[in-house]
Amino acid sequence: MQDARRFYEDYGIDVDHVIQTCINVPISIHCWQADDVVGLEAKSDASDSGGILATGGHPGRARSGDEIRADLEWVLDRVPGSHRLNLHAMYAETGATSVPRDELEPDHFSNWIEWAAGQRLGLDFNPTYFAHPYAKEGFTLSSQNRDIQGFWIRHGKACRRIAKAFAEAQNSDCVINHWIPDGAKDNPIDRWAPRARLRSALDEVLSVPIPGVVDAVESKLFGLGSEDYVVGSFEFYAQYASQSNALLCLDMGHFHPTETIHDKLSALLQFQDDLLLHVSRPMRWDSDHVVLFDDNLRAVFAELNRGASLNRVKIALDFFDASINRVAAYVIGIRATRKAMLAALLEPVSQLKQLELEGRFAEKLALLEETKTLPFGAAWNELCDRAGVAGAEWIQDIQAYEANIGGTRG
Ligand code: RNT
Ligand code: ZN
Repeated sequence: MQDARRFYEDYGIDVDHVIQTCINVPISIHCWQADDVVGLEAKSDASDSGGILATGGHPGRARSGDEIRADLEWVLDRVPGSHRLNLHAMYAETGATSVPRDELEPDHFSNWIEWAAGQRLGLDFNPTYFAHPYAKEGFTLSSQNRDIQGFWIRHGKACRRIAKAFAEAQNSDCVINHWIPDGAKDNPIDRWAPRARLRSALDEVLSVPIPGVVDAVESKLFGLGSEDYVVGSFEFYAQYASQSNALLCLDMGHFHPTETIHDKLSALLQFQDDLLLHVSRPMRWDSDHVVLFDDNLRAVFAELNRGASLNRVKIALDFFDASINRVAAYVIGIRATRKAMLAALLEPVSQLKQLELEGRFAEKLALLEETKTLPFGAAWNELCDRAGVAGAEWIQDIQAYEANIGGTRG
C-alpha cells in the first residue's frame, strides 16, 4: 500500500483522504434482490406483476422477513462503507391478517425499523404500485377507473406516512421513490389522458410536504407489457420534478438500450438540487442485471466527482437476479458500486481540468490513460481493510452459505 500511495501522490491524490470520503457515502441497498421481488404479502397471482420479473431458478430464495434480514446481515459483513436499506411497501409484516395496501401503517414495519436501528441502517422506502390485482389492467395512478386510481392515491399517501415514521425513528431523511408500471403494449391512441391523470394523481399524493420525507419519481422508457408507451416517461418526470418538490430518479436501465445516463447528470443538476440514482445494469430488454464495475458505472461516478456533486445524488441500488446465488449477487453489485465511486475519487480531476483549460488535449488524454493503470487494486484492498471487510476472500464464503441454507430453503 505504501507504494500505491506514492503512485497516487505523484498525481496529487491523497489516497487515505479519498478512502475516508468514499467510505462515508451511503449506498441504499434494495431489499428485493433477496426474494426475487416477491414481497411478504399473502400472494394472489404472479400475473399481477406489472412487468417486474426476476428470472432464474437458483435455490435459496428468502421467504420471510427473517430470512431476508439474515441474508442482508451476511451481505453487510462483506461490503465496505456506509449503507442504508431500501424497503418496498410489499415487505410489510402484517402477521396473520392481510392488510390492504391503502391501509398500511408504520406498525407493519416495526420489525424492519427495529432491525435497521440495530444495524445502524437508515431506511428508505417505496410504495408498491405493482404486483397487485389493481395493477392488472396496466394502469395505477393514471387509471381511468376512479376506484383503482383512488386506491393507489391512498396507497401513495399511506406510504408517505410510513416514510415519515422511518424518518422520525432514524432521525434522518427517508427517501421515498414512486415508480409506477403504467403503460401500454401497443399503439395507444390516447397518450394524453393517462399523463394528465398521472399528473393530478401525483399532485394529490405529494400535495403536503412532510418534513424528513424526500419524494422521488422514477421514469422508464419501456417494460414488459409496456413496450410502446410508458406514462411516466423521462420527459414527463423531468418536467414534473422541475415543477414540484420531488426529486427525479434516474434508473440506469430505463433508457434506450444503448443510451447511458452519465451525460445527463451535468445537465439535470443545473436545474435540480439533487437526484436519486437507481444503480442498475441494462442488458438488451432487461433493466436490472447485477451491477458490475464496468465503463457505464464508472462514467456515472466519474461525472459526479468531476462536478463535485457526489453529495447531491442519493445512491440506491436496483437489480435482481434469481439465476445465481442471491446474496453473492448483492455483494458483487454493492462492491462494484463502491469500487466505481473509489475509482472516480482517485482521478486527478484538477490536473485534467487544467490541461483541458489550457488546450493541452493530447496531454489530457495521455494522463487519463496513464491513470488507468495506477494500483487501484491496492487502494481498494485498503478501503476494505479500513472498513473491516474482507478482500477477495469473501468469495470463499459463498459455498458455506449455500450449504447452510441448502437444507432449509430447498
Ligand atoms: C422498475 C423500477 C423500480 C423497481 C423497484 C422494485 O422498473 O426500476 O425501481 O425495480 O421499485
Ligand atoms: Zn429502478
